[in-house]
Amino acid sequence: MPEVETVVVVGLGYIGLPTAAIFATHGLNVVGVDVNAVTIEAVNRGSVPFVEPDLEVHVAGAVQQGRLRASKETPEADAFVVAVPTPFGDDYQADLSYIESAAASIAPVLRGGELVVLESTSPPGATHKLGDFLTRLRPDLSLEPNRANSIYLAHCPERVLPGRVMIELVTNDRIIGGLNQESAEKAQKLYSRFCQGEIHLTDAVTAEMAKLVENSYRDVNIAFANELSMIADDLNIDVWKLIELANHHPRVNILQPGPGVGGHCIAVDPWFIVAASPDKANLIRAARTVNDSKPEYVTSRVIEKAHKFHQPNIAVLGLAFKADIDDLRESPARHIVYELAKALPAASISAVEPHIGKLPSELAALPNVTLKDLHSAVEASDIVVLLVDHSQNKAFPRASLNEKIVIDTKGVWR
Ligand code: SAJ
Repeated sequence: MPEVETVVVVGLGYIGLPTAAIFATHGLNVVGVDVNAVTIEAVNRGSVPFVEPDLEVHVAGAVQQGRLRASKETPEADAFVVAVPTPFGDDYQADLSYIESAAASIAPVLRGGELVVLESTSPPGATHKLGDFLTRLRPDLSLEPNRANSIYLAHCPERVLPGRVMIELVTNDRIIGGLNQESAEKAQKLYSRFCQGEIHLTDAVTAEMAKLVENSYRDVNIAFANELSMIADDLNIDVWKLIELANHHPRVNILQPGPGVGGHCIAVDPWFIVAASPDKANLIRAARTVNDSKPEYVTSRVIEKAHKFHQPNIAVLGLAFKADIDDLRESPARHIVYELAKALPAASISAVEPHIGKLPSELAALPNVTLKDLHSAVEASDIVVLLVDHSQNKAFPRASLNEKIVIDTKGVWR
């Protein structure tokens, strides 16, 4: 296959759009494909429909240079990168329907010789399934390498941290798993256009598992911290001090407790391992259960305090799933506010989230929840619940909370 010059990125979300932009600013001609007309219109204007530091500069520059455009239609290209969601259903089995739709949009424009990369975090076997989807739609193509009608398939899981995406895209190591060695090498060549980290080649299933294992490792470690936080409450000791002290041991590195684990990665990916091996994945399942129980635990603690008041005013600081971003997906804070409002109909709940302009619909529908700025929410409150360690919350002077009941789930005001 000659050098890749044109790339189609299917899915212009939190991963697809940064990836499209970085390919474009490294000299490739990129078309981003999405089903969402608002996203397409925003990208073609050079703007970004969500908050991610430095992304807009890259998108605007690439669009201005004529290297990046967005479209509903999938054009021909030398390489296709699939970055669509892989949610799970009620039974925690991964839903591959978005990958199947991506395959349906790519299949008609394949000519033979193209590289197709799956970036979406996927359960083991998904890259092979993508190959099956494509060859079922195009039986004239082959997944065997080095033929006139070959297509090359690889998994290259994204590993970037929201909030640091544009830096980590370039600096992180990458893992690439090919359906065969030729596919892995072609993907390596493509990603080395911008990736300054090492690129490690393996088979597709190992690459799929590596990504899931990274996030499960973090989930298990956070579950340990969250379990400790509840034990520390029983013992009436400071969990952050406890962890800080234990972490002085050279081989101990416990993460931080919080209101639960959110986002579309760590709260989701471990289930793909559990679903793949339900009899063996006991620790991984237990960690998910501990982390998923933490929002209920925080909610019940707030309710306990609120019962001291007839009509409590509660300021809840943060709705995002973590600090300094606007992403509310799988956010424990959002869940806690919802449960509090339902359990305490006489309470006024002021949600403070500086990164959004309006409440998500399920909260907006509740009569006792309003979106407020930090100072007015805290001033009117009896109880202050810190759920997200946004910079503005960390900077808020603890001394001005002395008259209030404070529940600080992130330990920022200790
Ligand atoms: N959290 C804690 N305590 C901690 C660290 C995190 O409670 O000590 C919580 C956060 O508040 C948040 C959740 O965990 O609710 C997840 O946040 P995160 O910063 O750990 O991770 P994500 O979901 O933003 O990004 C993760 C990263 N994976 C790892 O660090 C192993 C990122 O590199 C991946 O690319 C990303 O998942 C992904 O897309 O899979």
